[in-house]
Amino acid sequence: MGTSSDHKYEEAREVLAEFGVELERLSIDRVEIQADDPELIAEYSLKVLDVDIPILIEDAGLYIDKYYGFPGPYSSYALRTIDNEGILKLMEGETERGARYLSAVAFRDGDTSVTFTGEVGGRIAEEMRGTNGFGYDPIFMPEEGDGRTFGEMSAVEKARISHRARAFRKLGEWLEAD
Ligand code: ITT
Repeated sequence: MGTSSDHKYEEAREVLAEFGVELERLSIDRVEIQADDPELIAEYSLKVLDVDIPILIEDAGLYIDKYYGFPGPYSSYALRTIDNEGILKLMEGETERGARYLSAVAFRDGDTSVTFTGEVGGRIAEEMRGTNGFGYDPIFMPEEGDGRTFGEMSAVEKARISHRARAFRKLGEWLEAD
């Protein structure tokens, strides 16, 4: 697996598989609005997507408390530009290191649209640790963990508590109940 979307797809696919739901990835461009909230971004992208099959769009990001949620909706831009090194630099000498990952998954089937969100709280590590996962995982230490970063955890460990797994589990439960 190479790109971050490969990782995201794989994480989502594995969660939905637990509910007997098959996920297939489409390569289509999506319109992405500028908003603070991943829910609004995912919902809008889905609304303007003219595709007549059961479909979902996820939006996610890392929100750092000290910086009022930055990079948040600019998470992929911040990775492409300042990267994890830049985030660590911003946080240098900082004791307030709280952060959260947010995920929103907007799903549509015919006339029915629903959105589910997932969140995991944690801290920005002092240095990059681990090579698992992707994106900000080497610098994110979930508070429900043992001090390891997501980068130091297996995919199974990350999936127990991750923002994405939580959002997709809610979708899986909803689909199962349907
Ligand atoms: P990509 O081009 O990176 O795919 P995107 O705009 O499609 O960006 P998202 O909104 O879902 O992707 O996520 C924004 C960025 O936040 C993305 O670049 C990821 O690297 C990062 N991110 C999201 N979820 C993450 C996770 O579980 N672990 C590490 N980084 C994550």
